[in-house]
Amino acid sequence: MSVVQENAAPAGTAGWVDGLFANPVVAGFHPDPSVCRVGDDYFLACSSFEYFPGIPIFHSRDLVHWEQIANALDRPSQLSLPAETPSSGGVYAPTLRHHDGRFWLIVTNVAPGGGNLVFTATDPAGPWSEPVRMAGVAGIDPDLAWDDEGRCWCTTAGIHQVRIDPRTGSTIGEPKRLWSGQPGAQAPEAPHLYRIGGYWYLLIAEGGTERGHAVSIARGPAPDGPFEPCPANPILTHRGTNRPIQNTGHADLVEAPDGSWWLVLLGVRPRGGTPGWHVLGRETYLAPLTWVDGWPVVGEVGPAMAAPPWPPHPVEPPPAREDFDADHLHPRWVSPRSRPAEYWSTSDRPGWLTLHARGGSLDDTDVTFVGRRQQDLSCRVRALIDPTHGRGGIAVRIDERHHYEIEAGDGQVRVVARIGSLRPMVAARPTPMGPVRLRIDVAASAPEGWHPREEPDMLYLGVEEPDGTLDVLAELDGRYLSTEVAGGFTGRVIGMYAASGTVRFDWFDYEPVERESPRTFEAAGTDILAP
Ligand code: 6LW
Repeated sequence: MSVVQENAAPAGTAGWVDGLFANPVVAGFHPDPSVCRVGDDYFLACSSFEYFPGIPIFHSRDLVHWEQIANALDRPSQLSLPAETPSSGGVYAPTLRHHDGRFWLIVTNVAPGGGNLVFTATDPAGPWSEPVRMAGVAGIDPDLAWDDEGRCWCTTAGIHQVRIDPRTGSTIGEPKRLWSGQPGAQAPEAPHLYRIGGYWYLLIAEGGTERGHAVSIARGPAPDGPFEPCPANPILTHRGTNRPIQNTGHADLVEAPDGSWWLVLLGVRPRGGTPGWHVLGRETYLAPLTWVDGWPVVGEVGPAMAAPPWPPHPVEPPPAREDFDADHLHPRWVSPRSRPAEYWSTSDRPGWLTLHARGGSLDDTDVTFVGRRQQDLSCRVRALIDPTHGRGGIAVRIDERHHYEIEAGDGQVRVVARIGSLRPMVAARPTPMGPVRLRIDVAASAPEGWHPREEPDMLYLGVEEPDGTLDVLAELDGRYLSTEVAGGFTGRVIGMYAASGTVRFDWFDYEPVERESPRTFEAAGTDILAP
């Protein structure tokens, strides 16, 4: 019997065991995936909202193992989010395509003065170009598709469409409404348009990005229709099911070199009692797709899935320890809104990350915070901080109003929790001056022994003693750092911050912790899609 563990390995390394692979393929807050293939190489982009740098770009050779190679929007001239940018504002829903020898990326920046922006690159690892603004394109979730005559069609949520010149940003002709999905379904969005065989296919998401999320499709003779809906719509939804992966939608299609078809999509893993809380944000999943009578049929979307029929191409797992020996930060490190060079450095004290405070706390939109997405349901995070010249610590953040942190400074270690309008200091204890190891253990609740009010996970915040034990200052319920409580489109980001003065970090560890009970293929295999 084959066994695949849902949470056995860090994202991107997740198993390819006995012909199975583990979903999600890109764990943690990585929603709205868009994928394209060039030869044997796949590239994938996700939304990034208020974080800078923006739009993570991943590479894979097998669709299962993904490595982050860049953030496309990695300089202020491409993305400058003002301090007023609300959390879950910023940059939404990319489409990534390869056309005419170049990579094309279109996103929406919902911040004032933003709009629909096109970037190009010859190498998806960058550099990406300056933005070209599509001034005549309204709405979010822009798609790019080219027809045989080289005309470019931009399709947006609604579903609307207008022809554009993506090189200049000009629009050609009037916008047209194409199709609004299933009658009565809310939020037709996330359109992607493809020429496959003799048809143009219009893939959309609908039902909203919550539990009602779904994927539907229509086809027509031309890029602007008329479109005939698939009789089997929605072609994918997990609404109303007890599947461990929910909110499935916002998908993109890709054909493999062997002629097989695959869907990347977003989904979430709610945990705990009712109504269920997902804490990692919307993640990227992979599902197989076949064609029957010219319509796509989506295979299961489960935690353990039959692997593609080609050899695995694993990528190097990210190291548990980031020790800040380089003069730059890996693209996995992000900051809310901006990361001005004068507030962080790895050369100020070589081998340490030095952070200078600007905003006072994680309640402020301009806090100095450098973090990475939480990608595992259970994990351990720790850092060695030197707070001699300031106050700072490590934090788990969803937004300014939802975060837990443990910080050191002024001869004290303390835990602060921000939950909506409440901001209690939960615990404090004196600490000797000098470096201290701060640690947060995140422990997912077991799916067994479920009860209606059970939390999705618990967070243990404390100081790690020299013998490696955790002196816990506070145990906090993880539901308050979930999307169902905080709202919005993102997920947890865990990292380091400076609240006052200057604080330095020698290293930061992020390690997945295996807590799940093994799942059998048979158990996961019953998780067959049946809309
Ligand atoms: C995105 C929309 C959606 O623009 O959520 O799930 C929005 N789908 O298509 C933000 O990610």
